[in-house]
Amino acid sequence: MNNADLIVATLKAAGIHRGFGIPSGNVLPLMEAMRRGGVDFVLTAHEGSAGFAADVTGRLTGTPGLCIATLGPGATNLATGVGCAFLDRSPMIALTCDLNTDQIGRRIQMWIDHHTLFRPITKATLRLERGRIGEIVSQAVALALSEPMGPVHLDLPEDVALAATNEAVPPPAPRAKIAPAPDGAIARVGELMAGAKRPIAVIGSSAMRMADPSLLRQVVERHSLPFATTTMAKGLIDEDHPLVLGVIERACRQHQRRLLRSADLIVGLGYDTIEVEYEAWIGDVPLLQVDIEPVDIAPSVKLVHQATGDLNASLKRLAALPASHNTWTAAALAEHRQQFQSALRPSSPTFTAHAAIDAVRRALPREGILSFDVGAHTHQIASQWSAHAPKSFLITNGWSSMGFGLPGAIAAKLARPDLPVVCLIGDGCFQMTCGEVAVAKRLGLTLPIVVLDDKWLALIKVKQIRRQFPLYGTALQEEDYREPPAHYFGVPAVGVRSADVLEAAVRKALAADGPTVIEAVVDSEHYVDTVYD
Ligand SMILES: Cc1ncc(C[n+]2csc(CCOP(=O)(O)OP(=O)(O)O)c2C)c(N)n1
Ligand SMILES: [Mg+2]
Repeated sequence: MNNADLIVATLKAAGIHRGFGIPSGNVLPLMEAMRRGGVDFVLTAHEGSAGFAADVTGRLTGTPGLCIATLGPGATNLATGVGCAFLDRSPMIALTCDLNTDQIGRRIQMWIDHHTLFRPITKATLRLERGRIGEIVSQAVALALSEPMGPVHLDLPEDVALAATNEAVPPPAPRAKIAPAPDGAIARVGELMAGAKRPIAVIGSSAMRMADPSLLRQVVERHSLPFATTTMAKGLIDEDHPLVLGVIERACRQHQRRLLRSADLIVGLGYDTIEVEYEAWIGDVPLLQVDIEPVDIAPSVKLVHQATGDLNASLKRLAALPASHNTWTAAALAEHRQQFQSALRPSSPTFTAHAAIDAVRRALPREGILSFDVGAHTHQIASQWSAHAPKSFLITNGWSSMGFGLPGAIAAKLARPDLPVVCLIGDGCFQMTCGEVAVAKRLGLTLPIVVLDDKWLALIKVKQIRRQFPLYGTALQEEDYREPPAHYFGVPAVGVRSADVLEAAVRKALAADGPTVIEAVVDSEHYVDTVYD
């Protein structure tokens, strides 16, 4: 056994069965150990995609996602995906394969200091050392899985990878546990909720990592709490629930802000301000925060109390408190939902982006997974999509990097082959990551890849309009979209120009043996009204 074999065996013992990346000569010893050791190496088109795919693997499996790159440019490409796991709090092991130990630090082709590169975007960056390999890898896994979860970077010099070892595969290292919030702090949460007449809960992305997300539903039902969510927290409670208010701070956000500001208490449940800071929307409404970390707020925010500690432990106790009641009526909540949803869909004789998104929702079964990308379409999707299950609505909102959607969908389909998965991305994001279409093809994944062809970096165009800048540098192309080619890299492509045809194309693609690119030529003019209203 060499150290590369030991690394692979230690990762495998931690439940890691797959790694995404791009090799070089320095990576080959590790890849050979993966082949021998039964951890799949998935070749991606770009290391950034490998990072996004590992992030999503970590979210869906609860074990760290693994991504691998060579030194220098491989590492810098990988960094974009590693940053995603850092700000979206996903467990990840990011492995760079380096020069031989005696070359590190010298002026040699491709070499830079990986630890300096990864320090600001990881929980730790460690050099793998002979004799301590098992210990370092198992500690890295435990650290990645300790809350708040995140990426740990490991650097592997090639001579270390190849050196023989007689170290044993260590047992998994224990994760650090977050202490429960004190009972008194939880009791005070209960009193404040019971005393409020118009409380609203806002569920955030820390709650995505709860061992038992059904506790969220138990708490809101117990205390009759209408609840909104951040973008990433959608689906933690089925959005068919009668207490649902929808997402905050996305398309038609003023509708949501008006309601939120009419509350007399905002109850943040696992609300991580990495997605959106409270001061952006809360106004004068008092804040009650229940999370794993102390809240980060501007001085303007009226924090009345916070209970900081393990979220499962906090919510379990809140769900067991005597029921509290308030003055919200089911009719008022239903009316708000109806007004919000209709404002998101301005009528138009053309094939709008919002109609395309609804068509995809109709075609994807309730339990299906959506992976989407960053742009104006994110705002529109977040507000109008109904998510019915935890981990079914995949997006980056802490890191908010374009390029997440397609590798995220690939990783989701690999992690959950039993579920239908759809990728829905903007044309700018497609141009950034279209090489990954070939990866989906090579893996034989049934994956509709729906591209919203609106000819613009529409989110930035809307911002130009809002700020009264002339439109400049945001058009992806001037002329109308033509029919797509018959295939990209052997993947069939179809162009669609109406909602019905799109819906049928997605249904057909969900029954196909491999991926399908579906280019929906849409009119996204309504984003000027719906996105950043
Ligand atoms: C890596 C990266 N670069 C730039 C941005 C800024 N940005 C956010 S959305 C966006 C436009 C995306 O265009 P497209 O995929 O066509 O989506 P649309 O806005 O048209 O829906 C840009 C450039 C970003 N979030 N991430
Ligand atoms: Mg676009």
